[in-house]
Amino acid sequence: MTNRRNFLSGAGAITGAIAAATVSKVAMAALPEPVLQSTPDTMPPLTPTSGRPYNPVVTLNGWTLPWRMNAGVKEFHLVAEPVVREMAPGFKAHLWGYNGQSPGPTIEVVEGDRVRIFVTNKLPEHTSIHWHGQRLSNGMDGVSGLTQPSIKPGKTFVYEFVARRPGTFMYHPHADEMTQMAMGMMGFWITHPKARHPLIEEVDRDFVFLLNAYDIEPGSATPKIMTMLDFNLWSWNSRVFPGIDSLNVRQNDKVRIRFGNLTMTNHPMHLHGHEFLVTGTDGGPTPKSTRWPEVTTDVAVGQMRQIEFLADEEGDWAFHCHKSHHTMNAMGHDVPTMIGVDHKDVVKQITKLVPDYMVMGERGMADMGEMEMPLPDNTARMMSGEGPFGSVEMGGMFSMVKVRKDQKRGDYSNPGWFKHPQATLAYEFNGTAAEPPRARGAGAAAMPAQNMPAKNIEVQVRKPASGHAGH
Ligand SMILES: [Cu+2]
Repeated sequence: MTNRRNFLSGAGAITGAIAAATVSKVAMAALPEPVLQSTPDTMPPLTPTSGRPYNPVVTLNGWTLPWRMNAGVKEFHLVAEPVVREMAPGFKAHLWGYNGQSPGPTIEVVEGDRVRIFVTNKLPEHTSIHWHGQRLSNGMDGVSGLTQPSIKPGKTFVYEFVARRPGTFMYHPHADEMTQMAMGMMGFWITHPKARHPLIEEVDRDFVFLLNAYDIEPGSATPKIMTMLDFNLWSWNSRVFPGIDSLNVRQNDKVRIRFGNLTMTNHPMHLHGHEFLVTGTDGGPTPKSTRWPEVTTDVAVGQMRQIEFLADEEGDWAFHCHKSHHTMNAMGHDVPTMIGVDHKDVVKQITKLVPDYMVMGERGMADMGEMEMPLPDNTARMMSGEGPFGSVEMGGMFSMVKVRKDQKRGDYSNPGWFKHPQATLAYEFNGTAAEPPRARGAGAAAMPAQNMPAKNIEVQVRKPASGHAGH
């Protein structure tokens, strides 16, 4: 239960729990030191130093949780806690997450691994973790009230199971879900195949991230948890463009991107310049007969998708959600459409009363991207990302796949903007163009408008005769 008293006494409760744990020296010795992350940067892949080898993934603006081996069991320690997450440079949100960040760290294991996860609750209310998509004993499924008692503030629970099938998974609370997911509690889980798998390709680069959404009023820092539809921050791993790192690859790399959707709506994910195959879902690798080329794939709420492609075209290729409102950052929702409205006289009148008054959107919204409008403190610009040719006019769920010939194997650093070779760049036309022929005048007779009324018809509504009331 959330209440202020509980919140204020949270620190004390945790100290209490640790003190209680010292009673049992065995319990203390069994608890792995939690590893915390303080930056929202994309961390390099974590190459396994114990257990079976695999090709590690890279979490966009995130990291993989180190583990310790204990008698053949992989032990992880997740700490559920309030965090400050930088969602974009200059904009920090007060979220809940795991081990210092939201989303929590990615967990990577190998098919057949026995996994033990310690979950310590440093939140002001109870929690639990559900291991979305895993095969496990019912009592490890993490549904508070249904399969386990909730983890009270200050307490640590242990989950243990064998990662039975390889694939793309996630974790999130199954306790006061509406609040805890709206506050950013979630993380990614990869189970790598233990041997060559007929449906799982080896790739050169393997990226993962979660799609999430927040409603944070411009100028404030804490999400409004009651919001069901009108989110104003559409994020990948709790970052919004231009805060989302690019996915940097070497030309002709085989690339896999895995994403899961924990927002309240679907996201058609669109990649420029390449076709991809959907090679897996949270249900596992897809049969080859179900794979066809796509450039956009929709990921519904609670679903995960993995896409694969050969990055054979050099350049900075946009990769984004195709819902245009999801590639924008926070703004009011009450802005009327002003295209074509001439404000001149109205503005004169208003500025007499409000000197700073500003007109928005009479020529479209692109001005907003370029204008250095004063914003409330701690607010991400609506669509501000700068590109080499000006404002990209994007925010939210937008990034780039940067494909470069000279990117080194295993180098994930940002190569900067693409330098377009001669004669491969769209350019301004400076000549004079003849008026293109149109179906008018003499030509119109040959191509008459179809199905148009000969003259304007007035619509007449005929009301039924009276006396039929009550049907
Ligand atoms: Cu979207």
